[in-house]
Amino acid sequence: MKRLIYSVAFLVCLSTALFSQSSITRDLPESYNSPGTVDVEIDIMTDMFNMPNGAVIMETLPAGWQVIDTSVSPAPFSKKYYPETNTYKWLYFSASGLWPFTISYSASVPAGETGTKYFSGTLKVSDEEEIQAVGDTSIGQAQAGGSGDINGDTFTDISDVILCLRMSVGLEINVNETPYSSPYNDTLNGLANMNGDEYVDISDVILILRKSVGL
Ligand SMILES: [Ca+2]
Ligand SMILES: [Ca+2]
Repeated sequence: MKRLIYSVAFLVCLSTALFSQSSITRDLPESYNSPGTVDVEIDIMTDMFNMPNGAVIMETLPAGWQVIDTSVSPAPFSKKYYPETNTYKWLYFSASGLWPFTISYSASVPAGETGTKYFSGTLKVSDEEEIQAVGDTSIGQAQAGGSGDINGDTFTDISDVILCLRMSVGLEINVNETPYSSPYNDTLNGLANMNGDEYVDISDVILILRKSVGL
């Protein structure tokens, strides 16, 4: 019996520790396309034993990225935009107290973006200190990989594997009765370069091989 009381007491302490603090956690997709859009989720944890009436979320996006205005869900009670830092300020309010909630929004990615981009954000509830958003803070560009259909017959099969293998070692290839030698043109390199890095090499051959057998 005593043991049970200790266990319950422990669980109560644990749950208090888990839920008594507010937190803000961002979830970003694996990568972005430029131009394109990304869908972002922000989990707001509020103190369920002492629920706040208001929460202010500040979300700073990479320069030039814009929140698609109507996409913020749930809609904030009030909002403000600071163009100099590309920061959005969203105020949420509930007279009966804010339960933990999730904000989702879409952001537009301008054309010409490359490399890793960074997000930052904060949460402030009632009289607590402002806290930094955790979770995902950066997002990389999606690799623009080739289709692997080097000869353009709509199938990615063993003939493309062989073409890619020859390209990876700089041998002449014959595509639809036209010979091409190294350095190959951008179209051929683009089709063969499955992983979107700088080279057509053995890793692209393996990727085409895998694709050709449906792996
Ligand atoms: Ca093909
Ligand atoms: Ca490659």
